[in-house]
Amino acid sequence: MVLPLPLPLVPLPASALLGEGRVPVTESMRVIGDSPAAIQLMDAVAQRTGIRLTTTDAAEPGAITLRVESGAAPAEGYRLSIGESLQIVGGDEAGLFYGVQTLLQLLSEDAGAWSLPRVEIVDAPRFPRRGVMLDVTRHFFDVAEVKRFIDETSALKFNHLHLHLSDDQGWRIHIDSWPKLTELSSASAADGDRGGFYTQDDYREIVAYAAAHHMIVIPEIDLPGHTHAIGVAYPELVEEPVLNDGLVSQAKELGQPLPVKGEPYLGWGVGHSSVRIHEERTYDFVRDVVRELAELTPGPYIHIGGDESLGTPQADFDLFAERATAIVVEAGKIPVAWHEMGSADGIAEGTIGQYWGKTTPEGTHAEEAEHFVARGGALIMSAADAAYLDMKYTPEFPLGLTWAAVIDVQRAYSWEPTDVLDVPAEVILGVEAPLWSETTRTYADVEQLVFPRAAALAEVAWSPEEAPGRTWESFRERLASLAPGWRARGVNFHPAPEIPWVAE
Ligand code: TNX
Repeated sequence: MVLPLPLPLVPLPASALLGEGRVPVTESMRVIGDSPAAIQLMDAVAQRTGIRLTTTDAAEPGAITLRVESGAAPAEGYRLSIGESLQIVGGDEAGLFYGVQTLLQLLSEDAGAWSLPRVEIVDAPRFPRRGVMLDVTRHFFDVAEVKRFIDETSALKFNHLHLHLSDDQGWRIHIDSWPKLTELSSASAADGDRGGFYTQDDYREIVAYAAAHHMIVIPEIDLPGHTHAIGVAYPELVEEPVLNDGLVSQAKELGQPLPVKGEPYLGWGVGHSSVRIHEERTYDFVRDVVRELAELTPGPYIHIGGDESLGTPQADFDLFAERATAIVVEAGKIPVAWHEMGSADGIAEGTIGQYWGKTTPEGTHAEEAEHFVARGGALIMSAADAAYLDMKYTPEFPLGLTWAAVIDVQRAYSWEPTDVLDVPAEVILGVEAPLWSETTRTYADVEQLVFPRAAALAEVAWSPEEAPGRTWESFRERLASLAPGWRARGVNFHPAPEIPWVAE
């Protein structure tokens, strides 16, 4: 395979200078140092090429040096040099890890011989927040599947993993102080499929694996709506379902059941459930769940939900938003909430809002999002008509929904997160791409929807707007070159016809 030009890199680095010729990669190449990044590099090279590199302590010509040098690059940045000698210098451990991911994308094979192009790269991310979300409630994905998701998204330099751990269809994490949640509310999933949950050890294992891939886990307990499953275990905490017209007609159209309090809910409807806002017991529950999650979560954030609480009266919703975000702050964490919670005047200061309206905001969405900023918080951009990984690629695509948009790869690529809301650019922390799992019954289905669009969103989040090659034409060429790696690792990506995919 001849190396396609431009360089086969996604996301695009801030700057790259291509030299002449290539450096062969063979068993005799040594890796200097035994940092976690060096071990990850050697394992990944072995997996990809069958070549087992070995380490050495002494500097020798042609060896790969990996090291962290504070000041060598901004946070998460790195310098990569491939020439007479090979060097990856991270400004920090994360930067070193990203330098390794870049080197792995550069590796290619021609007639059985593996090599790297001679190149000098200086790189650092545009946004500090580059997130993906996995909805493990509508359908459940086990620890091994979540690890695969981490492998493939961290390789694209995503650094936050938001886990949507509770919704109407099931509760997915064990809480010691409310044991009936996993005893009674976890076996169900959408469409009557098999549910499941993470033990606290499972969750710790995910957090540790994510950390080794420089990803921070953000756990979400969705409140006060999306709480039907809580009522299967603890009926005293929730209201009767509110059957609005939209829900009833959608259920009829899809042939799905309506929610019945105390019974598992298997449909896809939203907005029918609410916890009891004026019961103190509700806040005991929230406090206990948040405390246990805070203890399990080294990252600074807890997501408290807040979306689509259509059955909760506005004043009650606002009261709940204020109390729930205050509980997260008391537990020592920074609250994150879907943008609707910005309707509450007294939402906890510093709460981060997650905007999921459209790239052209509708209704009160912009105003709600902007209120987080007025309260000293910041924003994550998940514009549903660009960043939602659960929208269909084309109207005929078998998986996914269409309510926000049909999102082909070009559409996922071609939006500017700082252009959506009327706020100072510095309050935009970055981007998160959510995968809701109503239509993904298996992890293979998840991969179809996530890849390749996650790569487009990775570039939106990582690559400077002004970097040469930050264009759709260049991106589609570079994206095409990820295919051999995805195929080798068994990633079930969608071969979207917009992309000139590189053959085997
Ligand atoms: C809206 S976006 C939801 C989810 C659904 C999703 C499906 C948001 C914060 N809530 O409950 O799964 O649409 O696209």
